[in-house]
Amino acid sequence: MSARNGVNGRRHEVLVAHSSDLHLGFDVRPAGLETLERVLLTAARAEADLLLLAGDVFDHNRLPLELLDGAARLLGDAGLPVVILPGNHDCLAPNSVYRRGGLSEPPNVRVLGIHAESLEFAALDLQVFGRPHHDYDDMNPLADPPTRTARWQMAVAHGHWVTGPHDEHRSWRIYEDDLAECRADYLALGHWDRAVQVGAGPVPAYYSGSPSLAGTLNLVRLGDDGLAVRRVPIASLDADDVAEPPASGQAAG
Ligand SMILES: [Mn+2]
Repeated sequence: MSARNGVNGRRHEVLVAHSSDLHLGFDVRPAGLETLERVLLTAARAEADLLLLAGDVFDHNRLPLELLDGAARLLGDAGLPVVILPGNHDCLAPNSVYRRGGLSEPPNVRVLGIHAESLEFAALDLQVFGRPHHDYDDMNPLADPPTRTARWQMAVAHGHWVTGPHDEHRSWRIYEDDLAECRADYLALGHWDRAVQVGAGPVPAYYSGSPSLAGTLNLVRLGDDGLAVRRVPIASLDADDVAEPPASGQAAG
């Protein structure tokens, strides 16, 4: 970690793990939190400074308290700051998963719209902002971006990237013009299941995809030399997975 700080205390880089669309509770198996555990493990192993979850972390707002409290415990024990954007499935309606149970309580967990819509992490010189889904109605997920207050600025939005007139019937549309106005160093998108970069403008915009379908999360490095984004496979919970796999092939002789 010390390599990320210069002699004058100025940070050289910040490393953010970006995932979305876990849809916890979509299946009703007892182990309904496995995807969250795997995402948290992946971020920790990558030594990410912060984890950003870009909406639809939970499949719906009627989930039992037991599952929400289990998720709150996992998030609270994550060992790094976690920023959550409520999406269309887990919006901030009065019965929201983020208003029941203890999801918003761990000190390392920040829910956009519960705590604030723009958060500053001074130790990282990083600002994260995003407009949560407050209900099930349509809205512009990138409206009114805030002024930059830190060296690095990440926007997070949950919606549909418009690729042409055939998308006009969809809700929560995000247009190239919205992207140009937000001026962030990276836009973390959620709502699509697949991991893909979108847009052609000056702001790099990426969907992380759903971890269970894409099989990866995005690891975003912002540093003195600019931005680097790579996809990292979601860790397995198998104990065996912790060790390096034995070398195969290439046997000596
Ligand atoms: Mn969605």
